[in-house]
Formats: sequence, structure tokens, C-alpha cells
Amino acid sequence: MSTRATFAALAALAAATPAAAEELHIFNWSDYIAEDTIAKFKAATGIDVTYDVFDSNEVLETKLMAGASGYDVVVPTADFLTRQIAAGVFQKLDKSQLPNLANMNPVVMERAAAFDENNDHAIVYMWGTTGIGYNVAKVTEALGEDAPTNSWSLVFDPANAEKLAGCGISLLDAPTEILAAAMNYLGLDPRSTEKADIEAGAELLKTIQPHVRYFHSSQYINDLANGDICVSVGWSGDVFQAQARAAEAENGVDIAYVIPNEGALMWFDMMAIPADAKNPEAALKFINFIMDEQIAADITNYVWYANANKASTPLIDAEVTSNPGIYPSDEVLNRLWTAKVYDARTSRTINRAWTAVKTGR
Ligand code: N2P
Repeated sequence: MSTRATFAALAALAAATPAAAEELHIFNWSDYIAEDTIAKFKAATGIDVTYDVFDSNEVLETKLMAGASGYDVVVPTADFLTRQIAAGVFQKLDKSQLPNLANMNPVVMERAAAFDENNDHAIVYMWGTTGIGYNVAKVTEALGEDAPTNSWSLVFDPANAEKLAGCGISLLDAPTEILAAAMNYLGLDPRSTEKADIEAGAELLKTIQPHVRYFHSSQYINDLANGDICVSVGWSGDVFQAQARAAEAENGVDIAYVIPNEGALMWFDMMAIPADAKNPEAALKFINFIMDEQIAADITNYVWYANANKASTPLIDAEVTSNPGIYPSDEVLNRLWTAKVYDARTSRTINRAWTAVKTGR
């Protein structure tokens, strides 16, 4: 063989080597995985992982809708997933590559199937609620022993918000979730797509906007833990992570999470593979790995969000499974609503209303 032919043969061999198979790009929510999950996946498969984080469905959606996101695994919330499936953003899961599907809780997967028929495109990663995290001492100080900590009025009543402004209120920068909570507080259907209802929710939020320190969807974990803010409309597990960080710091900050009496949003975050993923085989391996009962339990034990993995339940710490903010009672479950999938027109209404809320105009 001539030297040139040898080179050609080597080049052909190199091209045939599945270099891409060794790399996986994941885009997940911040503060949403155990410390060792990615390292364990690398150790088990030899696949290199680039792990990026976001804290907003809108940010993820913009990337996905633009195409060529560069990600192999992403985690939209179920209502966003539905719209993205319709736009052709995702590929169907090859379930023959997902033997750990047998570990999943059929009841939760069936609920998720309302957003993804037959669970064709996604698995439930974690689920939780959007409620209120608060600093017990500071709220009592600002509002007295009778502070309505079981009600959305804690933040949505401007008289309360004004008194809490000094110790600091934060709201998630999650337009669909906060507007729905405001509509629910007003006695309107939180799933309503009526422009008038959405605008009524926005008007309510504008009355408290001057008392809100910031709209942000991840900063509040540390700020609650450090005592820099005292009330956050936030996600269940994130508030519990704040609680744990405060306990670890032994700083005397006591954080509680409440699902208000009026009800709250129950959401499902879904793991899916973009249609244009460069490495769908590795993505399937990762999704199957996530459904391993020990891995799923490790994540839940760390992030304090409930998973949908039935086989993992005996491996979850009792302080997590017995926490009613993570695994709500049937009575509380009955007060939770799931998100409406908005069409493009309603999304525009929501986004316009949200800009008005944030700017206070
Ligand atoms: C993790 C937040 C995930 C919940 N920080 C949002 N659906």
C-alpha cells in the first residue's frame, strides 16, 4: 500500500469512528440535578457531557424554535413541550432503548400524556408546584403572628406586599405561572385564555409591582437562604434547597414553603431530544440512565423535587417523601391545577401583559 493510500485508509477510519458518540450536550434547569449525576453517567458510559443550565421556559423555547440549539437533551415544562412538539422541535423517543421506562410511575406518566400523547416524545424528569417560600421570622415581624402565610394574599394583597417590601419580595420571571396564580387569586380560572382575565391578573400584579424587589427565577434560592429577601413566589424544591442551605450555614434563617389554600400550579418538567440533536443515541442512554431508580432517587434527595420514578420511592429519604410540600396529600392535590397549553395568540397576550407588569406600566 502506498503511503498516500495508507493515509486515505486512516482518514476513512477516523471518519467512521463515532467521535460524536462520545459527546452529549444537555440543557437543564439550574439547581436541578445531584452533584454526582453527570460524573456517574460519564463513568458508566465514557460519554463526555457538556451541561448547561437555564431558568426560563421562554429562553429554552426561543432557542428550540430557532433550531440548531446544539443540545441533545432538553427539559421544557409540559405545556411548553406540547407547543414545541407541534412545531416539530422534538423526535420521538425510541422506547426500545429505554428499558428503565418500566421504573416509571404509570399514574404520573399518564398525566404527562395529556401534554404528549402516548408519552411519545418525553419522560417526566421531575414535578413540583409553584407556591410561596418565606422567611418565618421576618414575615412575622412585618405582618404579625396572624400573617396570612397560607394564602396568596400574603403577596398579592398590596397592603401586605407594601409591608414586606422592606425585607424583600421576589417573583419568578415566569409569565404564564405568575399570571395564572394572580387570576386564581382573583377567583378567575387560572387556565383561562380570555384576554380580559389575563389583563385582570396583570392589573393585580401591577398593584404589587412597586413592592417587588426583583423578578428572577434562580437568584432567590441564595437570597432566601441568606435572609436577603423574605418572600418568594417560587418553585417548591428551590425553596427547600434554600431551607437546606440556611440550615447548613447555621445562620438562623428559617425558610418555609407553602402551597396556598386557594390552590397552585402543579407542573411537570419533561426530558426530550430535539429533532436535530447531533447525538440521539447518547441522549437515549442519558434518559435511560436518569430513569435508573438509584439515580432518580439521588436526584430527588438532592433537589427536593418529586420524580415520577416509582421504583425509586423506597430509596428516597423519609424527610423528602414525608414532606407535604413535595409529596402533597390528596386533599392538597385536589387544589392544584395543571397548565393550559396556550396558542400563539394567547402567548402574545401573556407576554405583553407580563412586560407591563414588570415595568409597572
Ligand atoms: C429548578 C427549577 C425547575 C422548576 N431550579 C421549573 N419548572
